[in-house]
Amino acid sequence: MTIFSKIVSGEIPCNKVLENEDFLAFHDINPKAPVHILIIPKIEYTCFQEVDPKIMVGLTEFTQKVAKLLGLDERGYRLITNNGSDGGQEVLHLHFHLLGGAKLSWSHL
Ligand code: D5M
Repeated sequence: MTIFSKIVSGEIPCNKVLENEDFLAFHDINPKAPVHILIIPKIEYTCFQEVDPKIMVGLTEFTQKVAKLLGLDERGYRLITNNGSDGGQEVLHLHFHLLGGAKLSWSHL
């Protein structure tokens, strides 16, 4: 079980932004931008390469909602998923980084 599944189950606390039946958004513990949110499916898919594409519609709608809730929808934001070892993925539970609140450069990666 990954640390993110423990967050989903409530075993480990998080700074929650939004939740529905299928997805959870919470603040990254080590923010790389003024706003840095992690968006995860509650089901533990290892990475983007392994995800059931059918959940991506719901995940897209959920992500748009989170961006709007945080006032990022007008100024813009960056959405990233690190996939596997070369991608720099550390937590093996699919997650999208939603970064914003400043004009971002590539150095934010
Ligand atoms: O990113 C994994 C991200 O997960 C990294 O930015 C830190 C964050 N993280 C790790 N543990 C926690 C907890 N407990 N709360 C919030 N954020 C956390 P990756 O794409 O796998 O490199």
